[in-house]
Amino acid sequence: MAPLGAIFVYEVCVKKLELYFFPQCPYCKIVDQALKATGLEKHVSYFNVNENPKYKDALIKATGRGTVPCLFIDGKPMHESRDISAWLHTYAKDLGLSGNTPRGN
Ligand SMILES: N[C@@H](CCC(=O)N[C@@H](CS)C(=O)NCC(=O)O)C(=O)O
Repeated sequence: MAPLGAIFVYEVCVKKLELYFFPQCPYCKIVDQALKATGLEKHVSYFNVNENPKYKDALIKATGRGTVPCLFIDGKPMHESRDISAWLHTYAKDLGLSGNTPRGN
């Protein structure tokens, strides 16, 4: 059974994460690997820009560019797969979800 502190962190402190992506994008795969490695993948809402053009329009409207991957963290966009991957690993570590370190960092 998890200690109460761990339950608090898990239930209360998980930020709102929204990923704009498309599955064939090699940069999105880097982010996908980080999500799987950290266990954060189930805490993310996914927006496939190739599946629904409205998602791409929304991304361009919010950020001024249509490049994916883009991770919105509590509504604030982060581009660049390596930056997103590093952020996910750090965030997961802070939450106690993962002690993994991304390769190359
Ligand atoms: N340096 C970026 C490259 C991202 C990138 O080039 N993504 C491509 C898809 S693989 C894209 O969104 N192209 C569409 C566009 O530039 O509008 C990263 O590492 O995230």
